[in-house]
Amino acid sequence: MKIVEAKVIVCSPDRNFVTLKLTTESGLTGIGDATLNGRELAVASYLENHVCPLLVGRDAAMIEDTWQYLYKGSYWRGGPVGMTAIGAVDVALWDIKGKAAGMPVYDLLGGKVRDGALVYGHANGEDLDDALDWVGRYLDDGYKAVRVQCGVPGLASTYGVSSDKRFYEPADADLPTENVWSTERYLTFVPQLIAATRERYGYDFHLLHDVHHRLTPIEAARLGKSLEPYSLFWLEDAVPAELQEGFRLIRQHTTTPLAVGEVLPTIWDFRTLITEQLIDYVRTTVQRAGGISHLRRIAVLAEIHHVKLGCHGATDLSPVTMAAALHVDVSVPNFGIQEYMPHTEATYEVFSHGYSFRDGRLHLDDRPGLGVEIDEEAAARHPYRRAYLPVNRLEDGTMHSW
Ligand code: CS2
Ligand code: MG
Repeated sequence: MKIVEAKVIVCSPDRNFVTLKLTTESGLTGIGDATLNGRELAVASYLENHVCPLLVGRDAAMIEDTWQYLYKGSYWRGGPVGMTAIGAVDVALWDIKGKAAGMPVYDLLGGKVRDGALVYGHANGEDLDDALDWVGRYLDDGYKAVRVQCGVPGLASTYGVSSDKRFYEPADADLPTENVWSTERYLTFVPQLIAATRERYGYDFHLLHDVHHRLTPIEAARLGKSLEPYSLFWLEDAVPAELQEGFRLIRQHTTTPLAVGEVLPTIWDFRTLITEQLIDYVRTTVQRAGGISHLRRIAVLAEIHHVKLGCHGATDLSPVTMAAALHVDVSVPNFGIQEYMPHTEATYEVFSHGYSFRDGRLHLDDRPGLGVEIDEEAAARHPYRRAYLPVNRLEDGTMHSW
């Protein structure tokens, strides 16, 4: 199963995606997602210049050895660019192995332990009424879990609140837009938002909220405590997670479940969070965290510490990542929930896929491999367009998280 070609495909069907495609001498192909939102070409270059030359001639069957070779062999370990590149290779190799075996990847991972993956949808609104209406639409569509985000009164714009409600694309400009942030206004408003959501729709569905890394630990502790009566499924990214120990303080003060890690690429970034049981859900995903092989390692460490998986699934992760994450979701014992934002039609034209939404869950069909293919001709019709995530400043101009 020698790899004879390793190709990087950059396209922008309504948003940018970087895809690695590997071909074996027998003509089997495998794909992996290497999209790093706002820094796409760094990974494309890392792959093209530094990884693809190492892949041609290697045995595609050797998934673990290739992972170790790329991780240990680079000398410069970890980091989002390197781990995203390794993730793309790893996922493409699992795809090939599945096709070679004639099995879906979840069967190679031990088989399904559940029928589908519970997902949460994104309700967001400019103001309270708008946000509540969107929660209602998701519940009407059959979602059993909804994340609610809302514009904060007194602030002109807020990250996570988009004009396009169904697709939500935060990388919205070819130079970063600037939002203005006030922790005081946010902390006053969010308990009202969550209380009003429960008041209107009750407690018979899971309710989630994303803080987008904007608080300090004591502020997050206060927020978590004030939200306890409303039974959140999780409070996400309450603080920037570079300082894992910061979560000790939050944990001492609140029983609101905590999720973190969509930006964290390795098991080492989660070590304290998981082993000290400081969080309840790991938010990274295959694409960010070195592929299926490494995410499964994180999941095993999490499992023995009562922590569950709640993979990132925003639209900057391509359908390749969504499928790969679902193969993990349905086969690990400690699955919690999967984030799900549907892609646009243009994206689905480029990436045909074998998963579908039904009854609040995503279901994989039984195609061999990942069940996703890239149409290169369609991809070529959508060239790369530079797009940045916004930045966030305090009212006095100081740069703030996101
Ligand atoms: C968000 C994402 O989905 C989420 O939870 O935090 O929108 C995230 O900001 C983007 O994926 C960044 O690329
Ligand atoms: Mg998030």
